[in-house]
Amino acid sequence: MSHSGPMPLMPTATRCTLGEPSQLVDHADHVYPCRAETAASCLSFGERQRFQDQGFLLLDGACSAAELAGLRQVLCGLFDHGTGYAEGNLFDMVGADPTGQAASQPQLLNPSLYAPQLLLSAHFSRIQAIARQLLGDRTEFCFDHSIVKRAGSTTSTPWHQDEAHHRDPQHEFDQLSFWMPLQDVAEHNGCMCYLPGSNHGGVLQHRSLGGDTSLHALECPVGAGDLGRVLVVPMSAGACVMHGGRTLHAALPNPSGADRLAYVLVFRGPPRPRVDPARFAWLDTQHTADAERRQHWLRRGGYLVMLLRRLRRQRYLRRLLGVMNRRWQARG
Ligand SMILES: O=C(O)CCC(=O)C(=O)O
Repeated sequence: MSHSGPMPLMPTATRCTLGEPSQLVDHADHVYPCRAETAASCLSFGERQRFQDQGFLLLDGACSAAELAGLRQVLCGLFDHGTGYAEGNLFDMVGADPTGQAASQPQLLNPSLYAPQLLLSAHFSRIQAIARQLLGDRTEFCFDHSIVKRAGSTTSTPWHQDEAHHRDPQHEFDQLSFWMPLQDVAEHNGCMCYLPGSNHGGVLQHRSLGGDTSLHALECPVGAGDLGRVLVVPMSAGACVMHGGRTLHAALPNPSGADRLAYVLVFRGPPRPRVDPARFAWLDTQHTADAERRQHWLRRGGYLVMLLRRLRRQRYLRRLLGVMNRRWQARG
């Protein structure tokens, strides 16, 4: 993505402020789902309206400084150890990266698989409450990911719609991504950009970045006329911007002297059958090294690891039900 001339800055009217973190999380028991009344008090009608109109919304004060420091420590540790590489969950988002050594933009899918405490945070509870408020009670946590834009990186994250990455031709979902930087971000260090209103159309034609099908990132051509409407979204650490699955977005390069780290939570509403089964041809032609690593990992015992992870999730569920039951009995 290249931009000519300055872009309009985010109008302050698009910001909203979350209140002080409430007692959503029972830290002793590491229980993360939120209470129903919390969901009801998340976003005002006007904020929801702005989100529907523009396809994104900035949430100030989404995460406390202390919690941010904890998240940073966990995520940096995972990246430093190359966690998830063999499994195909760690890769260079915008480069071929055959060895994983010199990734200019490492992306780690599902960091919470390796650090489940990420989903036990107050941040997770609050974001989940917002997702449920917008998409309904059957909304589920879908996955998380984290992206480092290395210091001095000259590459933008290309324009794309997240839904272009979906592989299910029969169903569609409403999806919400909550992108949170772990340091202040602005135009000089890789902040996000949005095309307001792009959420109202369908899934647009995408292709692999630069037409190179070995790359993970997808790009969607954005016309010069549209670029004039782009909003750049500078944010403080601890703020969070949410966008829908069809909202066109990109992120600027990071020519600054420090890495830029972001953590993203993704939620989905219940699946709906597609009226016309979709074909995302750009996914059929993709042949990435991380997908190959994943196949190799699955064949060499990965299926068993996945089964064990599923069982671990159920254990959390049982604990959660136990805690809810105890609370309910204490109230009665
Ligand atoms: O962090 C970035 O560079 C881009 C993030 C993004 O595109 C997303 O979270 O959907």
